[in-house]
Amino acid sequence: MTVINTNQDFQTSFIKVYQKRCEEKLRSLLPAKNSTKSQLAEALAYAVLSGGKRIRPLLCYATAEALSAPADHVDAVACAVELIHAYSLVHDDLPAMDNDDLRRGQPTCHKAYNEATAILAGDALQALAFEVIADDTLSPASHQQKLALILELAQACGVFGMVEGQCLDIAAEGQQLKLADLEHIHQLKTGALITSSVTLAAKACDYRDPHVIALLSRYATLLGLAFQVKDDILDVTTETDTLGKTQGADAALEKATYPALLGLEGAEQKLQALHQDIQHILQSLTTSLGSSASILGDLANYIIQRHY
Ligand code: GRG
Repeated sequence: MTVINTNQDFQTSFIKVYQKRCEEKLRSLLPAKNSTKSQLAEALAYAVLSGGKRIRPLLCYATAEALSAPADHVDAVACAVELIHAYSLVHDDLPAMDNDDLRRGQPTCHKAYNEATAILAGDALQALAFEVIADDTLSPASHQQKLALILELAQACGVFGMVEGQCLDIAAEGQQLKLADLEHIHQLKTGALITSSVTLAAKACDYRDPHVIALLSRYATLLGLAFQVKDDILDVTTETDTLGKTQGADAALEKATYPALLGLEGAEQKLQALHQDIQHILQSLTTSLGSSASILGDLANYIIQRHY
């Protein structure tokens, strides 16, 4: 694998190279736009290929690079986590949930098509995520390990993961939460899939050192939380045009967010504290893995300092 891990070329090289790689892999996995008699295949392409930062796949590729493993070992898990993410956004935007009209600067899937098509497109994307892992021939994972990958992804996005987080988030609208409750919701709603992007990648590379896996898991858990704190801050501070989704949508729905609970300054301080904790973990990862671990630090910086 090409090692691209210096700070100055990180944004222009690593991100672009792996966003493009993931985009191509996703395109090849999706059915051709005219392959269904209904609009389903077109809606799938719309939901998956209309932009997006590909943060979860980038975490998979960065993990492979940190572990000095080839990128093709994690292509399948990178696509799987992005397909789950795409499904979650399509469903999250529906009138029964956040009722959003804009996503990635374009009409949301149910606006571009219709509600039934958007629900079914989300369902199909979720099924495809598991199919991709089951069908993968490039990772060195054995059949037994592949089952473990499927189990881990199912747990991250299922009833004790993302879906429960979404239920709690909806139930919390208009409520004054304690910080621990807010953190719990975010660990499940967005954190679980972000954490598993890293741990699934390590497993897909057949990497087994339990000490390093525990450190990677801690890194990803902290980063998942930092991602959400930043997302909450951006919802307050960034205009719709830059965000690609409606600014202030959280406040309009009286969502529990870090700025709502801690104030904007408190949320910024929380983000900086998480960033420092991540840097401590990275020191331990560097001790174990050497300089290849720096890619995880670069990616954390990118996620925490992003503008949308
Ligand atoms: C519908 C079961 C179900 C779950 C939805 C992830 C989620 C749970 C909802 C998304 C709502 C939302 C906007 C949450 C804030 C964090 C988040 C996931 C932001 C969007 O992720 P990015 O920034 O998006 O990675 P891009 O467009 O770059 O892919």
